Amino acid sequence: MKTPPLSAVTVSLVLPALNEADNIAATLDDCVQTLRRVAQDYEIIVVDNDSTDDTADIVRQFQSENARVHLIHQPIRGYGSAIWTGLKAAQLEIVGWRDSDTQYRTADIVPMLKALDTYDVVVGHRVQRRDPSHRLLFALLWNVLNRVLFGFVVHDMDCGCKIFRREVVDTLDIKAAGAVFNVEFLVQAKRAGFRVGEVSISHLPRHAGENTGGSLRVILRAMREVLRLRWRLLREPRPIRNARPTRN
Ligand SMILES: Nc1nc2c(ncn2[C@@H]2O[C@H](COP(=O)(O)OP(=O)(O)O)[C@@H](O)[C@H]2O)c(=O)[nH]1
Ligand SMILES: [Mg+2]
Repeated sequence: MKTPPLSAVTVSLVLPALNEADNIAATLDDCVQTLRRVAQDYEIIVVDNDSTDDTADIVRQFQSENARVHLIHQPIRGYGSAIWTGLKAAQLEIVGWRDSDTQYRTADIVPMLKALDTYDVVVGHRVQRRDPSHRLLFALLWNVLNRVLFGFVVHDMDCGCKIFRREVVDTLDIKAAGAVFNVEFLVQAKRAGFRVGEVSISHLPRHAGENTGGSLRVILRAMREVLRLRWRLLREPRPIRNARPTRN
């Protein structure tokens, strides 16, 4: 299926946000600037899980000035649970997410949108990942483990910037509520027969707020969950592709 010319695409972008009061305004500005320029229509769905700082208030302020910005409160904690809730609420044709900590540039989704001519799911590839060295080491081991368990899907499964056709969301039923969401999403997309590809993007150091993905607790839980995922997929049938009529 050919993607319409860029000026005719409509894009729903989900932003998971937990205690990002120092980053969310800059992220929203960055998203609005790019999406206004490249998409015929867009919506931005911020999904918050009880942030204890001003994240939600800042988003509400944006919402009052731009009707295309939405805020969803997801009581079930977790990166995956937040993203999946946002993706399910998305209304437009091209759907995706990007982290809201200013480690990404929304402009990088422009080549990713172009790549949707060839792929159904496009994942960013942080060629020069700007995270602390212990995270880079863990990422290396994590990627090896996932390749052993699931085979090669893309170089950077955990990249916090992905876009895809809405058929992908309508087809999949992702259960991982935490960090393993990235792996389950891509592995299930591949099992369903979607073409998964990657595009190199830039990555920036986190300047404010806290990384949640580097703690030992998160890492150990991710290991346990990914082994459970492998076991579950041995018994679970492949997802059947489910193309719904377009909604816009
Ligand atoms: N809503 C929500 N967002 C989350 C949660 N955990 C992480 N995030 C957001 O997901 C994005 C990635 O998290 P981050 O801590 O930067 O992960 P890292 O870059 O892998 O260290 C950021 O925008 C966070 O605010 C969560 O439990 N709920
Ligand atoms: Mg981050």
